[in-house]
Amino acid sequence: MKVASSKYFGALLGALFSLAATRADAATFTVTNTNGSGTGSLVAAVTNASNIAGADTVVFNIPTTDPNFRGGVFTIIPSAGLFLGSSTSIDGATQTLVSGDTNPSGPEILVRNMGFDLSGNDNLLANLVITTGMRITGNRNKLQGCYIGTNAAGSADFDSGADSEILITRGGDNIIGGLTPGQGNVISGSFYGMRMSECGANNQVLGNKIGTDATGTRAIPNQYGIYFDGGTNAVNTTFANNVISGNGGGGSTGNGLTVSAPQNQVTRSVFITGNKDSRCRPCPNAPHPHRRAPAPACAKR
Ligand SMILES: [Ca+2]
Repeated sequence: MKVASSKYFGALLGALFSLAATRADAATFTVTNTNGSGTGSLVAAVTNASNIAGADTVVFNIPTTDPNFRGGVFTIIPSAGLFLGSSTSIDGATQTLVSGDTNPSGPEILVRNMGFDLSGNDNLLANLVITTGMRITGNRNKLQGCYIGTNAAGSADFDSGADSEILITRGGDNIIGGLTPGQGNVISGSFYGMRMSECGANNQVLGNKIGTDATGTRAIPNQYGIYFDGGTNAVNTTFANNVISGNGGGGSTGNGLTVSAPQNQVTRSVFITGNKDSRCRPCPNAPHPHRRAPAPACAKR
């Protein structure tokens, strides 16, 4: 009996230590202000989450007395780039849970002037307005429910003066959007809404609005909605259930979707409408308010 008790308590202690270790690995970091850096800032939370192993969560709990809470939106201007390691989840809806749906047209958290750099794997960015875009070089990252390049209402180009594209290069198995309502992103008002260049296999672009406002009914043009020059490793990319419309801004030509790589599929109700000059495979770029880019080769049909 004594031996059995000892064994029982040993097992119990082991389980408790195991639970403690799990909790230590899965840390939560809370953003409590809109400061560019320092304690309670988004930069600090992202840096801390990236510096420790395990699946970490960044949550928002900013009081509405914060000086950068205006018009129902908390605006964060990070003082440094937002570099994510691996397995970090950042969901702006955590702020909505604590302070309410103060921006009924979109996310409550707006991050401007600095983009995200996802060089690690298995990160989630959700329910944020991100005016400056991101680079994804890792694998299995998800971007869901975000407005990329627009204002917080998803009704106009944010016009930050910087390009707001989503660039996927090298990474594979990333998911931009999703098929469940609320998972799709609005990706508008940029030169490239998305550029997928020399990326890995099995990336998915699902259920997004690319080149329109959040309602999908009015244009907020990207010059190129999606420019996919995937490279030899970019097999089995899926573009599904997106609205790709209104692209080709700047008073000139452009494309909704350009695909120049083999073995990829455009499937399942992809709406590609209303983009300028659809008779043209990649056409010369014209001056665009965000960026001047070298013109790709023009091959009119
Ligand atoms: Ca909202």
